[in-house]
Amino acid sequence: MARNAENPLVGIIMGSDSDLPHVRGAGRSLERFDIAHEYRIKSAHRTPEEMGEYARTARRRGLKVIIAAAGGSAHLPGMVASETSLPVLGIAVESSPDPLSAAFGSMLRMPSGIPLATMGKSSESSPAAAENAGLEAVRILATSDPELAERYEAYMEDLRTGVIEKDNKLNNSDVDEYIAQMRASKK
Ligand code: RP5
Repeated sequence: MARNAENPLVGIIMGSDSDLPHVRGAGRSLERFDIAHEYRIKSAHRTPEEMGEYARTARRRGLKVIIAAAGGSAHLPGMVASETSLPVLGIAVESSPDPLSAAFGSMLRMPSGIPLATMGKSSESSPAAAENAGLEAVRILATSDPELAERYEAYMEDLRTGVIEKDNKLNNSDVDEYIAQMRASKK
């Protein structure tokens, strides 16, 4: 069971609990590396004071990275980036009813001087952007933690060997059988 840690290094914040399933992947990546983290709901529009307070006190509380997700009118990641000097990683929540995804667009148009690393769009069924936000936070933490860097490199090596094994198998298989087996293993 994933619970908020006591001394989190990474804060995962979102505008609404309706964003939570779509950002859960960020926490999964952090769990993989045993990084203490917290999930918090801080809305730029509904709780602007709490959002500002969270961002302003984040460094003092020991946070090193903030992952911020928003879907609708997505001011949260950008506003948080303007209230803290910590690195902020933005995720646009794909499930937003906004077909033009203003959330994603607004993250790409930050004014000069206020950087916001933008990971992309994430949803519960396509969580790559959220998972990568978690991994990017691990990479940032690993710049000052050689042991973590070593574990991260081992993870990358696992990815590499996994692909090589698949390539060998595919190279020795009937392609339709390979696809059928692939689908069966996902069920
Ligand atoms: C955004 O509005 C939130 O981040 C969420 O993606 C969206 C809708 O929020 P709810 O109406 O579901 O609370 O600010």
